[in-house]
Parts: sequence; structure tokens; C-alpha cells
Amino acid sequence: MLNIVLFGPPGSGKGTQSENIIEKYNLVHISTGDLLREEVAGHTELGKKAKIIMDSGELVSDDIVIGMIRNKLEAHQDSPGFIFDGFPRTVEQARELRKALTDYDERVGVMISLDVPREELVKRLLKRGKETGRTDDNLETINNRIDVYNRQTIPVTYYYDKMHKHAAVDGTGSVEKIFARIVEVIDKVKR
Ligand code: B4P
Repeated sequence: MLNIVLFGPPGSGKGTQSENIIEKYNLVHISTGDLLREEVAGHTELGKKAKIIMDSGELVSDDIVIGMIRNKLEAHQDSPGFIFDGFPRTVEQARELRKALTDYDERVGVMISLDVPREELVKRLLKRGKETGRTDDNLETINNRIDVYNRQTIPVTYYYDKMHKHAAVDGTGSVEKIFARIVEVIDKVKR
């Protein structure tokens, strides 16, 4: 299996690049953001709780997110691999992912982080907010999401650094150029 963690601050292009990666490498896409938005759209109990947290820019609890990941792994045991988009976002989630994959004799091959300056993140997310009406893409929530990322999510990079699995990629420029940089990293891991 080829298991990739696609990492980066909000608006760094994780969702965008995941689409290209799954097409090229035939992987199963697991986006915790998408899974949570499905719960919100379905007006489930989990969705009602998650919406309040997401609209504030904070992180949904580790237990909920890890439970969703385990369900997905269970449902796609025959897949050639997974792309984890927006997960793990805390060191606890990273540890739990390791445990869950170990249960299937699997591991993360590489964690790719997309580097994008703050001003560019804010610009992209405000644009998306205007175009799609996504309720967490407003200036106040965007700023909190980036602060939460710097505080709670950045330590995940040190976790993968220690395992020599972290590859940083320049996340600025055209979608195609960034994708080419990502492909270079993945193809090295696949060899
Ligand atoms: P996510 O859905 O993961 O949202 P995101 O971080 O904003 O990234 P996304 O993938 O959507 O955007 P992208 O960078 O591709 O999370 C939303 C919320 O869910 C979180 O705040 C949190 O509350 C909760 N959550 C999710 N996962 C969680 C977890 N594991 N634990 C706890 N809570 C969790 O793209 C952004 C925009 O940039 C797009 O409009 C795109 O078109 C544009 N763009 C992309 N690449 C570009 C480029 N090269 N140039 C110009 N624009 C570009």
C-alpha cells in the first residue's frame, strides 16, 4: 500500500492537490473536513456539534475524528493505499493513525507538507468563501484556523520529522507546478 499524509495550513491546497493525487495513483481519498461536512449536511447529531466547532475555526475532538478514520480504513481494506487529507491535525491523531495502520500491517509512507505564506492563505480562503459560501471561510474564522494550525497542528511535523518521513513542498504557484513537485516526492517513496 502507498499511504500519504497531505499536510498544510488551511487553504494550502490539500483538497485541491488530493484530487490530482488520487487520479494519478488510484488511492482512496480520506478528508476529515469532507467527512465532517457530510455530517453537517446530513443534520446528524455529530454534524450539529461539529458545525459549531468548525464555524469557530477550532478543531473537532480527536475521538470523533479518529473514529471516522477507523471506519474508512475498515471499509477500504483492499485499496492500493490512502491519501489522508487534513488528518492528522494533532500529535494524538498522528499516534492513533499509526496504531490504526499497524492493525492492518501498514504504515505512512510519506507526510507531504505544503508551505504557503499566511497572506496567500487568507486571500485564497476569502475567495473561496465568496464563491462557495463556505461558512468557515470568513476573515475572523480564517485567522483563528491559522492560529489553531500554528499552535496545535505544527507539532505534527516534528512527529514525522523524527521518523524521517516529512517532506516539505513549496505550495505557491500554479496548481500544476505544485502537483509536479508533489509527484517528485511520491515517486521517490514508491521506488
Ligand atoms: P478542511 O476541510 O481540512 O479545510 P482546509 O484546511 O481549509 O483545507 P481545504 O483542503 O479545504 O482547502 P484547500 O487548502 O485545498 O477543514 C475544515 C475544518 O474541519 C477545520 O477547521 C476543523 O474545524 C475541522 N477538521 C477537519 N479535519 C480535522 C481533524 N483532523 N481534526 C479536527 N478537526 C478537523 O484550498 C483552499 C482554496 O485555495 C480553494 O478555494 C482552492 O481552490 C484554492 N487553491 C488551492 N491551490 C491553489 C493555488 N495553487 N493557487 C491559488 N489558489 C489555490
